Amino acid sequence: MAMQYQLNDGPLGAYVRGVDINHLTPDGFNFICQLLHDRGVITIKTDGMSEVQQIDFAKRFGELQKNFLDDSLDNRFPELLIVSNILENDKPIGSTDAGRFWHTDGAYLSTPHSVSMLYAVEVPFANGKALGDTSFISMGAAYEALSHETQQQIESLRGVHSLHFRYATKSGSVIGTEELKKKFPPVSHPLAISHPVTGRRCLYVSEGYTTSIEGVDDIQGQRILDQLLNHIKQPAFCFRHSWSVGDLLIWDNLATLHLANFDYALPLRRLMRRATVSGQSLG
Ligand SMILES: O=C(O)CCC(=O)C(=O)O
Ligand SMILES: [Fe+2]
Repeated sequence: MAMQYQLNDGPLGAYVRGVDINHLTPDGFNFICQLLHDRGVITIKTDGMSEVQQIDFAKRFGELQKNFLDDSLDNRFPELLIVSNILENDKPIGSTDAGRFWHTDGAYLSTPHSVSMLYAVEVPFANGKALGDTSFISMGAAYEALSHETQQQIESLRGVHSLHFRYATKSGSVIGTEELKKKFPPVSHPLAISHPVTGRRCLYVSEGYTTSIEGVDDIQGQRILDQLLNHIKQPAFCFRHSWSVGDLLIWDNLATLHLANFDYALPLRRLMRRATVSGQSLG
């Protein structure tokens, strides 16, 4: 079957069929990259994909970055993060709360991840409907819809992003230890970035990681953040992916935010594997 694709309504999302990711020509790969950068998030429908195939394909986008959640990495392939609610011997086999807040992967790093790739091994299903959707926001469309005045106001501002805030403050999780705080101190990125590949201006702010605005007092900074975080959630900028087993969802971390929907629980099982590509400084 030849490669076919279909765009979603709105600024985000495309579905691609008929791609043999193991034998994708350079032209075929460039096409996928371009579609990803045009649409922020794309889904390749596959008939199944091994860990090695996922890793090899992800490496075509750049160097892979291992996640800091050591206990949630695939035992045999530590390049892959397991995202799952499954327990083995009463212990989670992967990260159970990845995506709990709107976020972009690696925002807590000085060089955030450029691309993430999530593959569905098991999808929870009830009453004829898949559960555990993943939602996305187009941060380019959200930036373009800001008033000129707000664009000017945030032009030179930098958001502070913190892993400790995500885990200790937002989740009250034991992952937010002092050791982690030292290993990943807060970093700052411009509130509006120029996308390194497309040049498109995108908002770069998230509920999960952004704690404050550099050099702006807390109350005023929080006011600006709240205003932006409300603005980006408008349905016109959003897309929600309903999973099938074999879906390979690829997103551009610099042009989108994402959120996992926790509308399922055991005995309904969900099992995903994620590969993440290293990025660069956002300025
Ligand atoms: O499980 C999901 O739907 C997304 C989780 C997430 O944020 C991630 O894998 O980066
Ligand atoms: Fe994520």
